[in-house]
Amino acid sequence: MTIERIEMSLLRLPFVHFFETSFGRAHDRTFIVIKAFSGGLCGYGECVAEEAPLYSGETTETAWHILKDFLIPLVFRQGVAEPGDFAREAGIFRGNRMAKAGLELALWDLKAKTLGWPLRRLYGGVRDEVEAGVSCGIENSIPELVARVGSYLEQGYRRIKIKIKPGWDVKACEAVRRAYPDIMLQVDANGCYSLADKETLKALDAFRLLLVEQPFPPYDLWDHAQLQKDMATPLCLDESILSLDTARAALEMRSCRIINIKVGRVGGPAEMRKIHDFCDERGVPVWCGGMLESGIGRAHNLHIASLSNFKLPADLSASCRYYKEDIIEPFIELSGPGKIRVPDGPGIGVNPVEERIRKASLRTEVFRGQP
Ligand code: OSB
Ligand code: MG
Repeated sequence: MTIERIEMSLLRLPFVHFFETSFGRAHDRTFIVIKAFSGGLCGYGECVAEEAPLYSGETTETAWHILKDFLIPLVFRQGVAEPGDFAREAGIFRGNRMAKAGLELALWDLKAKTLGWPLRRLYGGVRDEVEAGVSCGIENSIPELVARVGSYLEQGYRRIKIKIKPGWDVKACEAVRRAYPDIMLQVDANGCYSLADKETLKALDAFRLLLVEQPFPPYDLWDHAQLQKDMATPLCLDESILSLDTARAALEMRSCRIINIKVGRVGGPAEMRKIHDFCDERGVPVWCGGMLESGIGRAHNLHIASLSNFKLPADLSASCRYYKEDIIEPFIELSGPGKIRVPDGPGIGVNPVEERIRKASLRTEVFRGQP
């Protein structure tokens, strides 16, 4: 397998409903689609960096720069086409994990398509259906939040995550729990609290939450450990987990009991795999986080979430929860109550629709190796 050509497009898709977190409110999603061509086949990857450096220090523009000026030239210069080789070679560059993951994902899709296998088989996934979940943003009012949770439950979702921030935490949990006493419920702070908020966070123990995700900023592993000591609910880290090393440090320090794995945040499937296996050996469950991906990134996440230690429901919902017109066919849908089937065609197993990609594109660039 030699990579003949790589194409990158910057896309923007409007959300069906705004998505608000402790970072602010978003009405659309800007992201990069990466295509790698070889022998008449095309592998697709999605880079989950966002327009602004809020969740992560990377942005769509830094990722574009790193891909264009460092990672794509590396593929052509070294002739790397195997995703594992690419992951190793790309390791000479620091950080920029979302950029690396976008290209590595395209290579995994391409490799699976070359073999004619669903990506899940290449990863050694053990299930053909994953447990889905919805991440609910902050709404204008608590009744609107409760109504939105209700509509997702009606659609068949069984695990709900709500975004929290100071002033929208205990009240939001109380209202959702009162309306739906038995659902699987968890919360995500995206790092907006500090140890000074310990009493508020401890009050969340009353709501029988599956977990509390990332209460403190990414680098505060020590503070997370101080909070976990005094809280019954398991803490789960998202933004803090950037690699196997940070996962190991977090578990050694007892900063969390559960880990959210996002393939983009950790730099690609190779690193994802190391964290997954390490947690498995330690008896620590992981689950697959989401970044409001288009169907390309979400199909990738379905294959990833088929691995054995993805034990808790994923932040993986149907296409229509995010976008009116997803860029793939068929759309991702619930296959049963709270479940989504892992596509079983070759590679990611869904078909990106070129016409829709073009329509959503802000710009495209094509790269070829030097002949
Ligand atoms: O913290 O999990 C997060 C979306 C963008 C950035 C960060 C997060 C999220 C979500 C959405 O919670 C999860 C999804 O894709 O459904
Ligand atoms: Mg999160």
